[in-house]
Formats: sequence, structure tokens, C-alpha cells
Amino acid sequence: MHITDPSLKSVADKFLAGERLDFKDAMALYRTPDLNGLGLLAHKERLRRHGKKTFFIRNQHLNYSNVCKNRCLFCAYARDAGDEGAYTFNEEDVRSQLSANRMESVREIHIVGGLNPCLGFDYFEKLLNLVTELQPEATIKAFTAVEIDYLSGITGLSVEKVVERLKAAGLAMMPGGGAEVLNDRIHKALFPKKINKDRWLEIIETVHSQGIPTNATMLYGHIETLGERVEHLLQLRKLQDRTKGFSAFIPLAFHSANTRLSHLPPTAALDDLRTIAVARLVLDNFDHIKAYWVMLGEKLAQTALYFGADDMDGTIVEERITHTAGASSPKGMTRKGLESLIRRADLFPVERDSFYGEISGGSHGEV
Ligand code: V47
Ligand code: SF4
Repeated sequence: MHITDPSLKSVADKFLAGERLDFKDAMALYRTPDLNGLGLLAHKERLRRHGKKTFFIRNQHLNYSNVCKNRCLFCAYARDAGDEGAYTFNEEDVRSQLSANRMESVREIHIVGGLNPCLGFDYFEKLLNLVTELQPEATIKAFTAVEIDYLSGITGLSVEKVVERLKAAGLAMMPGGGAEVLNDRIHKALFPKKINKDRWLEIIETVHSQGIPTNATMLYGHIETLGERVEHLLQLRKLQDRTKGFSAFIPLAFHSANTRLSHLPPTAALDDLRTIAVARLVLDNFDHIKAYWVMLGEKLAQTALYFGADDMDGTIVEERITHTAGASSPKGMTRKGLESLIRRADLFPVERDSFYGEISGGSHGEV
């Protein structure tokens, strides 16, 4: 491996000797001018873990309501009740979303929405029951720690009890949203009404302890510093040491259109790649790093597969959150389209279920 930057070389030696990277090491990775060297190191680690396998899932997103009382500054999706464009799915809407929008059968339904004060706990239980009835073969991956906290607040039930009841209604996994950047300064500046880092970590720990795996995300490319990104990763790694409940880490590139931060430019491709690579090397206890093609765009997501990512998420069918904030990627992709994207990157597509069980495969490592 050809590494030109001496500070990267010393971190690479440490990593390759099996030592855990610390804050200083992670900052050296972020700051190195040798992006190729960083990518090679992250790709080596990706190949060690997964060979040329690149995971994807046939999934569908269901965003049940965009009414949200939090109104985070980075969000283009949320509305106040009664605003133009505000919506909340009723039973008929869910039925039609899960049938009309389906280009092909799905294995996972990814359900998240805003904190809509008009919805009681029964709405959420009914929603999960309905999705189970309509798509019995699909895994329900639903709600973030933010929604769990909200449901606990409106019912007076403990987080444990909320999760227990949602589990009984069909919840099997949770996505990684709502973490944003686990940092009090950014919380205060960008999402003061949403739960803070301590509560996010506490809820996720409880969820993991109840046998529900989750993902973890990081929303980057706004006002955060590189140090704050690294702190975010280290907090996730620390929790993962305790719970082993995280499945994948997904960096989310901030899209500013139609938000109150619309003056901010899009993330640079090189920063997107660096962020994937640093995550692959620092999160040594995470099996999977996702290149979320919706936010990165298809071509950069392909490139990210050579910077540490091993998963491309899924077919998605009608993504709303990033598209209201200006994403120019398609709103969904067919299974064939995703497979072709991975093959054209000279890698091996492997369809997975929500828990990374392999659905299709073959001679792994072959293209
Ligand atoms: O928490 C909101 C982010 C998240 C914007 O777990 C924005 O498999 C960019 O968590 N620009 C929700 N991002 C999406 C999410 C997710 C997506 C895909 C897969 C998984 C998974 C989880 O979207 C929010 C927030 O961090 N977000 N607004 C924006 N303008
Ligand atoms: Fe609401 Fe989530 Fe948007 Fe924040 S990011 S305003 S919590 S929908």
C-alpha cells in the first residue's frame, strides 16, 4: 500500500497492527492530504471483512406524516399541521402506498415520520399491525429514538414499555436517524427541540437491551467541526462496545435546499469519501458501513464502495426526506438497477435481509 503522508503512515501502521484508533488518529485520517492512501487503507479493511460482497436490500420507505413539532433547522421535510403540503397517512393511504408504489416485492419497510401532536400511541400500533397484515413477509424497521422518546412522553410509559408494545405490533429493527451530531453545541444551534445526545444514546441502549438492533447515522456537512464528527463516532463506538446492537453506520450528507440553512453549499465529494473511510477505520466494532446512494448520488456511492462502504441500502421506493431538501438522485431504484450499479463498480451484489442474512449470493469475491 503506497502511503505518502507520514502522519497517515503512522496511523495505518497502528491500525494494521490491530490497535484501536483514538481521537488524534481519527483527526489525522480526516486531515491527511493523501486521500488515495486513506481510501486504500479503508478499502483493505472492507475487503478483509466482506471481500467484494456489496449488500443491498429490496425495501420501501413509508414516511407516515411530515407534521412535526420539532422543526430542526436542517429539515426541509417537516410542516406545521394545516400548512400547505402537510400530510398524515390514514389507513387507506398506507394501503395504497404499499400496493401502488410497489415496483417489486420488498423485504423491509422502513417507517419514520415527524412528531405529529395529533397522533396517539394507538396510531403507531395500528400502523405496524396494518403493515404486518399487508406485507407479512417484510421486516418492519421503524421509528428513531426521537419517536420512541415522544411516544414515551405522550403516554407516560417507560421507554422499555413503549418498545415492548411496538415489538408486539411488529417492530423488528430501528433505523439510525435522529442522532444528527451527538454534540450539545450543535443540538442547541440546530435541533434544540429534539432529544439531545445523552437521551439518544440512553434510548438506543435500552432498545438494544430489548433485542432490537438499530443503525446509527451522522448528519454531516453543516456547522459541525471535524473534531465533533470524530467525537460522534467515538460515542457510537463506546456504546457498541457495551451493546453490540448496531448493525450499520450511515453518514448522511446534508442537503440544504428548502431548509433554514439553504446558504450552505453541498458537501464536497472528497469529504463524503473521507467520511466513509474514517468511519470504516474508527468504527472497528461495526460490521457495515452504508453508502446511502440517495444522498450521495449513484456514482459517488459506487466510488464509496472503494473507500470502506460495503452496503448500498436499497430500492427504497419514494424517498421524501432528502428529496424535499434537493437531492437529485432518483426516488427509488429497481433491484436490477442496484445490482447493475454494484456490478459496474466491479463488485459482487448480495441481496440481504434486514439483519444482513444473505438472500442471494454465489461464489463470493467473484464478480
Ligand atoms: O435523522 C434530515 C436526516 C435522517 C436532512 O438506518 C437530512 O438504514 C440530509 O436516518 N439533508 C433520516 N439529511 C434518514 C435516516 C436514514 C436514511 C437511510 C437509511 C437509514 C437506516 C436511516 O435524515 C434524519 C436526519 O439526520 N436529514 N434532513 C437534510 N436536509
Ligand atoms: Fe421533525 Fe425529524 Fe424534520 Fe427534525 S428532522 S423537524 S424531528 S421530521
